[in-house]
Amino acid sequence: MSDYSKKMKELIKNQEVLLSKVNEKKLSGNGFFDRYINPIITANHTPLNWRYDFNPETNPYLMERIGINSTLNAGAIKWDDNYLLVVRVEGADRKSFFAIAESHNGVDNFRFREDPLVIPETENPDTNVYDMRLTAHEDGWIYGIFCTERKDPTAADGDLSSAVAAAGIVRTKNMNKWERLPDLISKSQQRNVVLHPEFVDGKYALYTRPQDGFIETGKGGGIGWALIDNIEKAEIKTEIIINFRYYHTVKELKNGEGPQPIKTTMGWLHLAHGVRNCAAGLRYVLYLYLTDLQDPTIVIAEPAGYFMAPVGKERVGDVSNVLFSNGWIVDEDGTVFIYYASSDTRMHVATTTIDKLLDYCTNSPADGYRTYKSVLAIKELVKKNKTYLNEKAELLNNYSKVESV
Ligand code: M1P
Repeated sequence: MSDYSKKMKELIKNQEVLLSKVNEKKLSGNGFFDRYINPIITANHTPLNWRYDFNPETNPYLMERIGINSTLNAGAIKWDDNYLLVVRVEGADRKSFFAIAESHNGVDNFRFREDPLVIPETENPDTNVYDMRLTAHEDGWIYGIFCTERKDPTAADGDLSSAVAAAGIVRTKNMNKWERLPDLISKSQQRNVVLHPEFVDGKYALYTRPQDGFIETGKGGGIGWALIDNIEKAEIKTEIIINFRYYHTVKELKNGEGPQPIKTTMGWLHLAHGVRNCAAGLRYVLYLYLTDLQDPTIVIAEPAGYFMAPVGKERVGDVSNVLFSNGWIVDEDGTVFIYYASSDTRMHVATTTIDKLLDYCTNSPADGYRTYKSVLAIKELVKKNKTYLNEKAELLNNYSKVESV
C-alpha cells in the first residue's frame, strides 16, 4: 500500500473512531438537566469529502483543501425517528452554511449527510447565513428561519465591518428540498426570529428581536412578538416586547428567543439566551420562561438568573464565555434534548424532562431585581426547610416512642 493510501486510511479510521464514540451523562448536580461528557458535533465531525481532495494527482500532499472552523447553533427536529440537527457550519473563510447531521439516540453518533444544504438566494444575495430555528407549523410545512447578513449599504467608505441582519425564511416538507420565501420585512434589523408553531388569531406569529444595529440591540427592549398576515410575504406591522431586558440581570445587554417554544399543560415553555457585559467581554447564558397557553404574549413564570451557563472547556472557543441554543427536541415520554453550542465552536447536548423544566420554572424564585430580595428568597427557603425538618423530627420521635411501647 502506498504512503498516500496509508495516510488516507488513517484519516478515515480516526474519523470513524470519533464519530462512533459513545457519549455518557455527566451529572450536573443542580437537578435541572444532565450534561454529557463529549461534545456531539465538532469541526472534525464534518465529512472528509468536504475538506480533502483524495486524488493523489491533484493533491499529492493529501492536504485539506477547504477548512472548517466550527460547528454551532443548530436547529433541531425529530425526523423519521432520528434526532436531526440543521447545524451552522462555519468554514475557515468565515462563511457559515447549513448542514444536516442525524443520530438515532440524540446523544452520540451524529453523522452529516453527504452534502451541505444549498439555500436558494433572493435577488439580494446573503453574504452569510446562520442560526436556523426549525418549526413544524400546524399549516403542514416545516419552516426554517435564520439570520441573513449583508454588508451595510450605507456604511462609510473604508468601513468594511458594518452589516445588516435580517430574517431569512425557508420551508420544506421532506428536509431535502427547501423553498426560499422573501425575507421578513421589518423596520429594524432582526436576529433570533422564531416561528410560533400554531396560528394565533388565524395569523402566523413570530418571536422577534428588534435591534438598532448589527450588534447592539439599543432601544430594542427584548424578545418581541408580531403577527404576520402572509408568511409568503412576511412583514412586521406591529411588534410588542413580551420578554424584557432588565438592569443587573443575566439579560441586561441583550436577549433572544432560542428554539421554537414547547407546548405543555402549564403553558408555552421557552428557552432563550441572555447577555451581559463584563471586563472579560460579553457573557451568554441560557434561561427559561413560561407563557400563557391562550395568550403566549403573557409571561406567567420566569426564574431568576440562568438555567445553564458555560462551564469548564465550554468557556473557551472562538467567542469565549458563550452558551447559545436554538434547538431542542421532546420525545413522547417527555424527555427533552437540549442542543446547545459552547463559545461559538462546538455542539453539545443536555437532557432533562418536561416535568423537571416546569417544576424549575414554577418553583424557582423570580428575580427580585435587588440584593435585599435575593437574600429574602434564601431566608424563606431556610425557614421552609427548618419547619419541615422539625416536623419530620417530631414525627420520627413520636414514631420511635410508639415502637418502644
Ligand atoms: O457570539 C455569540 C452569538 O452572537 C449573536 O447572537 P445575538 O444576536 O443574540 O448577540 C449571534 O451571532 C450568534 O450566532 C452567536 O452565537
